[in-house]
This record gives sequence, C-alpha cells and structure tokens, in this order.
Amino acid sequence: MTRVFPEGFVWGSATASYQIEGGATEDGRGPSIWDTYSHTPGRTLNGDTGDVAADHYHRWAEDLGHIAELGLAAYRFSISWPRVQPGGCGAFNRAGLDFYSRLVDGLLERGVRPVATMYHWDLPQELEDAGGWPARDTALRFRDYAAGIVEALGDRVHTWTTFNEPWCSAYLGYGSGVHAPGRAEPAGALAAVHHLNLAHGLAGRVVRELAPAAELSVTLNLHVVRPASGSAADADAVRRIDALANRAFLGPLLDGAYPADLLADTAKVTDWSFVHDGDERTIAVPLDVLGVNYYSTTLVRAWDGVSARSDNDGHGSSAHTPWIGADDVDFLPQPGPYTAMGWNIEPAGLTELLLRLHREHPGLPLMITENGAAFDDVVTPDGRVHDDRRLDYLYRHVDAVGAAMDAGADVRGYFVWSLLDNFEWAWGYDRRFGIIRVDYDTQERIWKDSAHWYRGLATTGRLEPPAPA
Ligand code: PNW
Repeated sequence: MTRVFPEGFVWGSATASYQIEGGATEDGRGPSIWDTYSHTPGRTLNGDTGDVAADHYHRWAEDLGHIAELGLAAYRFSISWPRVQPGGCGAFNRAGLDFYSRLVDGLLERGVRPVATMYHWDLPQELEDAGGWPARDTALRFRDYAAGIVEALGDRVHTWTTFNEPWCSAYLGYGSGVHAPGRAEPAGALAAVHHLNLAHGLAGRVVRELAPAAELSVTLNLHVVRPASGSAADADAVRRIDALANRAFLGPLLDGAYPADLLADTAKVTDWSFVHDGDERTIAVPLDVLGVNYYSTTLVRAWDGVSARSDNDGHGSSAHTPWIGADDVDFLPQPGPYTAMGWNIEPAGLTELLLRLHREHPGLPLMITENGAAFDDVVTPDGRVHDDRRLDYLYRHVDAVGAAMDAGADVRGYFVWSLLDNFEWAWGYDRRFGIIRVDYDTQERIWKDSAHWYRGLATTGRLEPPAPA
C-alpha cells in the first residue's frame, strides 16, 4: 500500500563527527575520549580507530553533493568539541569552527536544513582527565562550548540538538565501559546522567539567548521495554528499566523532576546529592522538538537469582550490565529476524514508542533522528550493493512512523542512520549502517539500492513497498 506523508515532512540523514570525519590530528584538533579509547588495545574490534574514518573532513563537499542528490530536506551532523575547542575550555580553534561554518553554508546553498548536534560522544580528553561526565564541572564547560559554537553558527543552524543519546554516554561510557572512556563506576554513571541532563539545560538556555530563531532539541534513545510474562514481578522489571533508560531523562527534561522510583531503586548506589537545588528547573528548558532514535526492542523478566541468566545486556552485547541497581533484571533474547548488530527487527516498537510519547507529552513535536540497520553488504560484479534487507527494514520502519501519525502522533520528520558507512564505535568498520557504501581503501562512495529507494521517498513523500528483487 502506498502511504503519502504530509507536505513539509522532513526527510533527512544523520551522521556523527567521530564516526565519519577522520582528520583526527589536523588543523589543531585535540584528542577526544574516543581517540584515546579506540587507540587502547582491545577496546574496539580489529583495533579500528576514527583516525581516517570516511575522510569526511576532506570530502565534505563531495558528501554535500550526495545529500543534495538524494533530495534530502535536512542533514543531521555533529560538531566535534575537540575540533573547535581542543582542550574543552578556553580558546576556540578558528580552523575547526571554519570547517563547520563551511559545512553549514554548503548545506544552506543546496537548500538543505542544518540540524547540528553539539555532542555525539567525543568529549575532549582533557575534560575526561579532570573527571569527565561524573564531574559537575564538565556541564559548566559544556555551556561555554555551546556558547562558542552558537555564537559562530547561530541562526544558520535550523535546529540545535544538545546531546545525542545521553543514555549511551552515561551507562555505556561510565557504567559498563563498552564505550569511551571505558569506566565501570555505577555511582559515576548516575552522576553522569545528571550532569549530561544539566549540561543540556545550560546549553539549551544558551541557544534561546544567542539564537532565538533556532529550534532546540535533544535526541534520546528511548527503550521500548516489554515484559516476558504478565507477572507482577516482570512488570516491576519493566518499570525499573524504564526508569533507568527512559524516565531518568524524560523526567527532568520534560516534567522538571527525577522520578521518585528511580531514586529509590538506586539508593544503594548513590544518594543523588549531585543534584543541586535548582538543577531540575535548569534542565527543563522547553524543547521545540524531541529527537527519537529507534533501532529495536528490549525484553526483560525478573531474575530469581537462581536460574540460568541470559548472557545479554539487552543490546546484543554480553558485556557487564550497564543497568545500575537492576541486578535482578534479566534481558532475554528476542525473536528474529536480526540485523548484523544482533538487534531484533520490530517496527511495531517504533509505533508504540511514538504513541507513548504522544500520550504522555501531548503537544511535543517528535522527530525520528535515527533509524537504520547494519547488514553485511556485498558489492556485486556490476559494482552495486543490493541491500534488500536494509531497504525492507527502512520501508517497514517508515511505515511504522506513518502508522503512529495516523493514530495522532505529531512526527515532523525522519532521518536515516546513516548517510555513509562509518566507524561504528566498539564495532569499528565491521558494521555498515550507510545507505551509501564507503570503500575504506579508496574512500569511494557507492549508492546502495537503499539510497536510490530513499531518494524516491524523500523527493515524493510517497512510501511505496520495495519492488521485488
Ligand atoms: C546509536 N546500544 O548508537 C548512535 O547514535 C550512533 O552513533 C550509532 O552509530 C547508531 O546508534 C548505531 O549503533 C547506539 O547498545 C549504540 O543500545 C549502542 C546502543 C544504542 C545506540
């Protein structure tokens, strides 16, 4: 069935600085926690680093050409903090600011709306050395960084997004340690949650002051958490994971307070005294739009402490659980099919998530800021990539967005993750999410079938079932 999206629905694609730019030591860029982490043996698959990545730092003009050719209305990129302010405080680096200024102007010249994320995980190493996100000072440094980039790019940026997936920064960076900086400190992870929220509020107020015409947003990877059974114990497992994953952010951001059950569940780990008077008010700066990243669902049950536990953290990884204060929650494997990340494919979860947000926060516009899939792509002898499974994944998830809109959700746009194959964090270059393939030997870009298909969607707003191969 053909589905027609409203006029003005924004079709875009997303990337992140460390994942695509390369140029890691050029023009005054300082080291970030991901440089340090990826250069530490054993941290990333095959020892991959973002030193070169997709070489976007040099090929940005060509990449803008692809964005325009795809007919996209918007491009979501992130600004590398250590490129524009190498030490994380003090002087700004003119060459770094100029890079993003050229990128923004290039987008505007092509009629593409710039959506800039201030922080997609590349914290300046010097700030990590001073304590990182568990330290309150990092939030204050972030406010100054935000002021510098908003002053430089201001209203040329259509939408300022403070953070990408603070869940990952806090819990994977400081809880399980599978992301940079690789610390496993339960209390530190919860302090990081708060300081990321606080930094959002401080930076949001900077945007309001310095770029009043720009839209303000934040992007969360909200979890669709489902119970393994109808038991009360499983319902409580869902409640606890929902508190840690979702309400730890939604609460202060949208309702002005941390949920009481979250504080109670984690009381053995921390007393939350890092939350100062007035912080929650600062955090609750009104948003113009909430960014939602969606890939998969999460299935949990209460663990009895005796039976065998699934070796799973709910994200296809068997790493030490990032779920602080929820040691007796078990994450269960879910029915397939799966992507190359091991994540189950469940488009209905996206509809469910959007309708929950619509119900709980009516009047808050939503934007899908990431959705996409990694698969083991093959280049055929004709030089093409017939990525049917990615295409099917995208089709079904865009359809799920449409279904949520039919039921009343106010969704303004959709950004595919990702424009290009890129450095997939701990998985290095082994996992490919792009709709455009990157040959890492030659840096050649090749449109996959999904890119050709997405161009049709973006230019017509009509979602057609993929043609059979
Ligand atoms: C998001 N998890 O990362 C990020 O915003 C992107 O940079 C990334 O490339 C993309 O999704 C695909 O992974 C996530 O373990 C990384 O739940 C890990 C998780 C979720 C999102």
